[in-house]
Amino acid sequence: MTEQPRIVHLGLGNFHRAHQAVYTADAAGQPWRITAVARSNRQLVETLKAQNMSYTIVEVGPGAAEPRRMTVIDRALVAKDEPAAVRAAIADPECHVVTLTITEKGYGYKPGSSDLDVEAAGVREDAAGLGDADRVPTTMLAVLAGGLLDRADSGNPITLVSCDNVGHNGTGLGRLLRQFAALLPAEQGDKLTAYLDASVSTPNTMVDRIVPATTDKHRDMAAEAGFEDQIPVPGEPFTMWVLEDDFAGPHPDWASSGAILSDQVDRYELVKLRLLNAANSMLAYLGLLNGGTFIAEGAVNDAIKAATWQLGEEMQPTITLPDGFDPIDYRKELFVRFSNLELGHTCQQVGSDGSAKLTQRVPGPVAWHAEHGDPAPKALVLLTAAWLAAVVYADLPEGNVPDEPARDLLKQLAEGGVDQLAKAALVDHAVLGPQLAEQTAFVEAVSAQLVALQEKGLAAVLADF
Ligand code: CS2
Repeated sequence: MTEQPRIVHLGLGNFHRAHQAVYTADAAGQPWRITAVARSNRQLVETLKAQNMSYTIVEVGPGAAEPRRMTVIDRALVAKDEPAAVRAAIADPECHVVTLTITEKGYGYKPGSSDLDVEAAGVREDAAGLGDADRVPTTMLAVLAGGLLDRADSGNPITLVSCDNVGHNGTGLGRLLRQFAALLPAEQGDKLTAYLDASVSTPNTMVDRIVPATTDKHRDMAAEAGFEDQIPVPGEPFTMWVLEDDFAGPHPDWASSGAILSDQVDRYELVKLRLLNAANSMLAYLGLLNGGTFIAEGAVNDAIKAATWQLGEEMQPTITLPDGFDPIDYRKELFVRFSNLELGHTCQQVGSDGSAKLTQRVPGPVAWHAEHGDPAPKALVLLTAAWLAAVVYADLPEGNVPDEPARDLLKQLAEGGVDQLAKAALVDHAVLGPQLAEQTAFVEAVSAQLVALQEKGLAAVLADF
């Protein structure tokens, strides 16, 4: 192995710094270093450099450890400013692993499918321009593909570890790269495909740690511990990482720092997406409609908690559980984690990108229930209606408005009337994917629930629930 084995991480944000960075820093054996790549956040990279590449993790809530100084990331790049340097970092023989946290929408999936959306903005242009290392790609997939194309010259193996809340995240990434390769000029496409086949692995993973955005409170907590830090990362004490043992070459001994190597990652993924993330979305949208700001407020509100528990009841039978896994314990512990008010996890943050997130969290369970005789499970209906209500109709304070890539389309569709929106969005425009578009009884129930939310309000809907 090279002298200074290295990971290139794509998607420098709080989650990476509180999750994979910690497992890497704590791994036994030869130390690994991280070159972290932000897509466009110049300020974060400059601040990190100004702080000698160090930052603090501030654990918050019951059982929190003391603030901890981290120095495992020793190089940071901005993809938008230094595209050639990012490619060179991926192609470098010292790099053996690329990890990714680029968010659900960052992969470029066609909504609700496991295929690349070749019509999405920038994809074809990125493919046509991939031969030019100085060109700034629009998509993160092209950032990665450019590095891999250059690396293919050496044939050095590499492991690509997707760490986003996407089902089959590794298998999907491999497929997207191959579909992107098919868009490249023939010689480049053949080279990339041959390299992917021969020397690249893409293990599936499940990642878990609640990591909110940084606020002044966290800066104060770091300062109290003696760390002047503009960019500390808050995180709950809980952390979990499950990976397939499928590495193309050298990798940190993440199992020695607590990661679980398992051949049941697909089961853990569904546990996470359906029990944790979906419940989190429910708390976010009901919380916003209830005038709340923090996830923890909903987690201790009886009516919201009951609806969220019911969602877990509907999710649980749709999952083949990992061996020895106790779902009730897990779900109870989730409420303890969600109730961590000090953590300051906001409904705005969890509620953002709902169209990309719910596509991972809702259609599969709805299809399962339809096959088992219940086309409109009430908590899944409420979750979907609450998302539409929160992003289209709710009059929220500015700081509480979730980002929503589909908002303009949804607002335009809403001009047809509240009773028409669900069908127009979910069936005609398949905003949550083609699988859900086929569930017409479900969509009718969502429509009725959305009308009820608008006419009677959340309190009345929850009272009837
Ligand atoms: C949340 C997740 O924003 C969201 O959609 O559900 O970020 C959640 O906090 C993490 O997945 C926890 O591991």
